[in-house]
Amino acid sequence: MRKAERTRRTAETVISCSINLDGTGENNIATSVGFLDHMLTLFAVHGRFDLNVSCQGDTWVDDHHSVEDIGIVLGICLADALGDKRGIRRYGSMWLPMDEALVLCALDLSGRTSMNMDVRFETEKIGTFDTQLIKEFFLGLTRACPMSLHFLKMAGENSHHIAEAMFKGFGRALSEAVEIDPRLNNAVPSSKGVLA
Ligand SMILES: [Mn+2]
Repeated sequence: MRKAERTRRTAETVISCSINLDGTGENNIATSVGFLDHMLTLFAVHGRFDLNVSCQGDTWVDDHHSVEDIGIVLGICLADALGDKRGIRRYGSMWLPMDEALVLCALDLSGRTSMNMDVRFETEKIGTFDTQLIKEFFLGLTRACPMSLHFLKMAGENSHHIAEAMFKGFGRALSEAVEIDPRLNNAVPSSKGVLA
């Protein structure tokens, strides 16, 4: 089983996270940011990752520090669980429809950070959640687990649906990328011999 866990404490947040890449989607998420709980649950269920996340953050300021730092700690756990990336497919992508919304998520576990989010939200807020924080979450994650991550919105009006399409699509694309390819025979999937 490819697993990792980490607790990270700063003056702004205390976060514990554990992930099993070879899970079934079991999850226990309590971040104090309700909309992010919903998104992380979708990520775990549709990616078939076992995921536990808890966060005590300075949400009296706003949700920014909590959301960004959860992205960082999840990224740390992903990188740790992946190790030297032997035998994995490396690439993954998903066109994820969610009602009227349609979002492409494509990623390469390249070891180099690149984040391109061509997604426009029609509202600044989803309930009390600031839609700008979705980019902060994925920036934190891709800095901690270096990958090329692209989101492209093809359709969508409802901000809740667009965000769901992103997190479900990320779960599905990542699940594909971390899958073991038996034909690789445990080799690193790079002509350079390393993915770092
Ligand atoms: Mn929903």
